[in-house]
Amino acid sequence: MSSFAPAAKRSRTDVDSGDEFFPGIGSIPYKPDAGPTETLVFKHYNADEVINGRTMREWLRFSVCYWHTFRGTGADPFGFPTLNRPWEDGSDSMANAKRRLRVAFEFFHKLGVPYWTFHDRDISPEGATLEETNRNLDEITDLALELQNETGVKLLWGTCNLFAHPRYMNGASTNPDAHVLAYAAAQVKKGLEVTKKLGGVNFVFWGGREGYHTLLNTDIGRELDHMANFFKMVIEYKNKIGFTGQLLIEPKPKEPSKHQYDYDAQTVMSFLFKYGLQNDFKLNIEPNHTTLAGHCHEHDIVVASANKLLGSVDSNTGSPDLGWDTDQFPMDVKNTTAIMKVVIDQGGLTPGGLNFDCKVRRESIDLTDMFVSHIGAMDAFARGLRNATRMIDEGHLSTLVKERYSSFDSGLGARIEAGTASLEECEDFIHSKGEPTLLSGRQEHCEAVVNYYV
Ligand code: XUL
Ligand code: CO
Repeated sequence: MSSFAPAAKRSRTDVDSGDEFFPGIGSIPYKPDAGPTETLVFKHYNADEVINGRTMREWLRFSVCYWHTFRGTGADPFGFPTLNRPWEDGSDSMANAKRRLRVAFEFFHKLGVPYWTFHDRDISPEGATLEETNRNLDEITDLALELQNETGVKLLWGTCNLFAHPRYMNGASTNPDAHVLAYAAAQVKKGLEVTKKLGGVNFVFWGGREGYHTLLNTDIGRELDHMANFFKMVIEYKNKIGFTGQLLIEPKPKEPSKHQYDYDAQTVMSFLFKYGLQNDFKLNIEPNHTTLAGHCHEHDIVVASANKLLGSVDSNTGSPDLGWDTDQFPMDVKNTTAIMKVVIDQGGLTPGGLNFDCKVRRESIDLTDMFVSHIGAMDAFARGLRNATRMIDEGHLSTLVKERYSSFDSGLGARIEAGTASLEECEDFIHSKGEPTLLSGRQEHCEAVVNYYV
């Protein structure tokens, strides 16, 4: 992007290009010898460096999310906003929305991320009617397209906010009222259109209110049928308009619903297979949702990938000692190493990416904290990529796993794996071989091996 002129010259309602909203911060450089307190530089992420046949930029496919980074205020159920964003005038006007979008693209560009993500209602105010809402969205996405072209930043995915408006209090595609479902469908139709217009390479469904608060008033069977039919309408329209992006479902077990139907990766996959949707959808896995479901950080990433359905990652983390979705920046190198091992093993995430569905803490009130948080997480993933590459190249863990299952490589084991063995054959085998020789699982050995690379 061309250089930005100082913001001080401009009034708050001015939406001309040329304003600089983060004066004093330039493009974030790679400085591998930087000291521990230099947190406005990359010490590990070197976008153009080739690792394992691809640049770091291509392996990591980083994306900034609009909702936390540009709509987050620091408010929580107990307290008022804490984050002062000087470009905001407090209104829901189009001028404010446009200025905010310019700020966002300055941020993406300076940070050096290739992608961004948004909900329709993050970027553009909802009007009094669907027509007015869609007109606003047209106008805002015209500007977004301009800014994308200017900066080279691309759209990883778009999504629809089908959970904030009161009309969706009982769900969207699983709402007991067909009228509300139809509203959600109309909203998604427009969401697909603007995502296509912006060249989005994926489209996400996160069903925060697709679930229940009490079983007493809920017909789960009908609600799940409706959700599946909603998705079938989506596939039909996607094909009709020629949108080639990957459709993704993002699992989460609860919050805001007491129970969410897209509980975890395994639940979503069985839904997809039950309704024959497995060829049209993949999963967008968010580790903080995975831990909320009672699994370890990388569990859903491993499970989705094992079923060839890992599409993208909302790369964040929670606090394992808390029971809610804190959407923290992923700073733990052991976690990023585990994720990158899966990503490399499956040959990359394309067209998905690593989207930072993360927010700064409400106490991190400086504008520089917006950069420091993303840079820290990008560096954590760069280290994860380097660690996982070495771990895979040296092959100690993969050799151990291969050996652990080697009894299925020949003889009876191979026939069991091929599905051609019988109970009688297994019984004969035991009569002739007797008790098995027990083998150690060597968990602590594996943990020590991982620690060597991290
Ligand atoms: C909510 C969440 C969403 C989705 C997009 O927990 O993760 O922001 O990523 O709707
Ligand atoms: Co998410």
